[in-house]
Amino acid sequence: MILKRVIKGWLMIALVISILLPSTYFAQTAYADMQPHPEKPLDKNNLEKPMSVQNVERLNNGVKLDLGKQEAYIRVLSSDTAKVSLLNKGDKEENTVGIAKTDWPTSKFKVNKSNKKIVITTNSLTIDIKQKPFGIKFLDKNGKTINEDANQGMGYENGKPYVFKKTDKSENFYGIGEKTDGLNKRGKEEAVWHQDPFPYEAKYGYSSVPFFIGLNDKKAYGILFDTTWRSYYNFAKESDDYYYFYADSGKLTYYFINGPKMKDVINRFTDLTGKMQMPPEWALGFQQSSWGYHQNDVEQVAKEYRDKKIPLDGLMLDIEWMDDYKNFTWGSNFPDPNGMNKTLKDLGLHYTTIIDPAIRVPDPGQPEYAPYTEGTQKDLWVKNPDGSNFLGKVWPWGVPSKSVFPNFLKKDTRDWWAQQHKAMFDKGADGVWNDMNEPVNFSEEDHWTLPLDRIFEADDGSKYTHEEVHNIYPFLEDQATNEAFKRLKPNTRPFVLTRSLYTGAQRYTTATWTGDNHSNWDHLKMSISQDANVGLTGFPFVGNDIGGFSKNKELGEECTPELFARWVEVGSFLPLSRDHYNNDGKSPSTTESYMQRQEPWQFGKQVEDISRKYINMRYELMPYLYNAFKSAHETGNLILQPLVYRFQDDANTHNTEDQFMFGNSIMIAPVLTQGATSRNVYLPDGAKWIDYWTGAEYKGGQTISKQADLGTLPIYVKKDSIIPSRDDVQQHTGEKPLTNLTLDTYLDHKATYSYYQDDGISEDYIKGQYNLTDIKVGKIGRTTVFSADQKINRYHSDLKSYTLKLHDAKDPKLVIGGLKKYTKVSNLKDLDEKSRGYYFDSAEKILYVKIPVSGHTKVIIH
Ligand code: MIG
Repeated sequence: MILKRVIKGWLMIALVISILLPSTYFAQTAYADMQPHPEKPLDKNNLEKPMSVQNVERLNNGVKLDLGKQEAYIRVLSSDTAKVSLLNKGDKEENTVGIAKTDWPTSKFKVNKSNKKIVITTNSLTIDIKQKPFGIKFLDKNGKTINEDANQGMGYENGKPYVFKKTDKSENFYGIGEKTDGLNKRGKEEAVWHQDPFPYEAKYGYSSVPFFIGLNDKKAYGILFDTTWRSYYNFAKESDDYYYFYADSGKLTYYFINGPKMKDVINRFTDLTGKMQMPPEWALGFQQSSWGYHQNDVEQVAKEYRDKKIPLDGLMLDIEWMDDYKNFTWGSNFPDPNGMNKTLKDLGLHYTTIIDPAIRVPDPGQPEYAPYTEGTQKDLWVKNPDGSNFLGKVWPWGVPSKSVFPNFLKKDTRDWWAQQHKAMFDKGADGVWNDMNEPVNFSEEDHWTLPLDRIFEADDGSKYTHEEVHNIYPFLEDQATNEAFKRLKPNTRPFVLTRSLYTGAQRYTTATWTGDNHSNWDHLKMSISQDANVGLTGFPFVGNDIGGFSKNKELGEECTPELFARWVEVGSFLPLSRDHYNNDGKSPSTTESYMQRQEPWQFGKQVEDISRKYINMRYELMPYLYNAFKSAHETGNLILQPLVYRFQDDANTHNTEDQFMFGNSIMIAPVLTQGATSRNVYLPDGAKWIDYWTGAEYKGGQTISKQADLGTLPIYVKKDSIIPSRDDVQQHTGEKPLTNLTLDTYLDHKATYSYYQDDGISEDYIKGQYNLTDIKVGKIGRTTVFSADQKINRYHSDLKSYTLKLHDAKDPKLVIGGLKKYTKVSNLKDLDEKSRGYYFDSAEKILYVKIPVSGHTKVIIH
């Protein structure tokens, strides 16, 4: 009795303190210490003595080298991919969970041995192994060196695996995830260990991707340092002549991937670590959320989007949906989830619920919390070294309650976790948003994560420390979330949004965002290179909080109308397009100006119109965007592409980080500077470029100046492109069937497009239920020929016609298709009503030809 009263009293005090102190999560000064545990520097005076090869054993897919104290394995996984391991004698080679494919068909290779070297040759790669001192060199099929060990070589320094490589001034580096320090990593130091970063620009960010691309002499290769330990990269910061990487501990394993094109590197890298799944089409639509929405906010915002005719496909529920921050339970802020679901579904909207990995231990006096009771009974939590459950702390802020952390290393935990999602899926939730999965633990002493020595038991009973598991924790949670969809929503494509990740997570999750950016111009600028490098590490579905998530009041940060307008201009062209903002956990409709609201209509009519214009454009381009995702799914191809990715032969693109390709044909050159009404735009060499707004044509290889008042996003189309779009703006992706596909064609000689279509929601495409049509438009003399060839036709599509929209065209003398003469009509409306025909807009010099869809279509324009 007394105890109960004491506890109650204590809870009351805690409550009062938390109300009185305005010190919210974000105002905590302790954040200044939010850095990971100290780094372990590499002692350069303590590197291994040069080793030499004492014996070679040929393996079915490579060689095993006896180096005396150690041994090395060099395996040829494909003609362009090799695995290198350096181990203590008798140790086994390893893969981290990031590796999706371990079973490679044995590829053809030769081994030649001379006194000095051992040479492995495949169709496209030569691996030249120097015997004394031991060192590896990769050469292309013309005998040109791609990458070579430096004199320091590789080895272990006090248990830390390291590799030194030669470089020269002309080599650039890309990748390593969403770091905030720009596109090119040359001359920089990087590290891989994720955390909730403070400040946002900290060296350590939310994701862990130990993969980078080297680009030298316009030829690219990739290296995956396959370790889950914290790792470090010195990209020729220390010296112009070498670069190196090392990890705190673990075995030395890296994969070398030959290009020479960046897109080949990515394709092979995602063969190794997995391709992303096709996301549901709705997830490509615009999405809105705020840390603070309650049910009434969600419903009201949803309706407002419809009233204002700004397209929207998704809303996301932040932690307020839960009952007192308890995962998998609905709380009083969402009194009627079924009703909300109906309201949203009636408006054609999908919704996603947030999950934090920590499971709250009920406070004394609180009722039983089934996930905690069950998980405890099943023994699913991370342990203290003494075998008891580790107790950490997450929500609520400022109250001393405790949480346990699921041990996702165990399959039982992942299966159990998957099953818990029933609580959300039963109420109609369509997606899952995995936040705080670094994992965050509100403990300054433990550097805001779990203490490094906490224990994760694996399925086979072996034990791992948190230090070793940390970087794959989110990966394992994402794997469990993916499993939730498989079990509870069979044949529905998962939509998982994850904050933290390890390489390979693209195969379980479908999207990531770059965390708590701020409402300032620097973060807008930075977002482009962040996204580019996320894409270059195998994760094409990426975006940033449009408008910026946080506002540092002391710095006077604010999402101004101008900043929001410029941000939504770019944001509409990100693979993931979401407006998300911090309202510090409070319902924005009930808070007086604690933080500012950030829906597109909060900034006045001009900004609302700009938002609508660009979000509309995203929806018009949905067939193009969807096809870009299809190519990402098949080949790892980036959706948001840094210019260097597509134009690596043009050295001027190697450091361009304020422009990007949206898919393969459209270049975005956003205005990223406050007050600017124009900007310089670099047009890459090797292509002609059309100003999307004016139709003006430019040669590539030059910088031009573009006028761009607020509301104008400079967009350029690569000539010889076909861009599929729809002419009816939908309010959400599932509003109307696509019956006519517009094919915007910018022709020089010949343009081709392989158009893909499926149901956009199920996994039937994996069984082959999709359509694929090869479209070609080419010029032969003064004649233009259009053809569309249905290669695969196993999905029932509503598509009835194409509208070929030929830019910079002449009024034709004759248009014939299928032996029929096409009639000329005098306006677009008349063309709409016809099944075939053409219209020439002489003012715009655009020829519209309406062509019925059939198995094989050919139209000749004279
Ligand atoms: O920072 O759940 O990055 O998107 O709104 C607090 C509240 C925890 C961090 C996420 C942010 C989300 C917020 N979360």
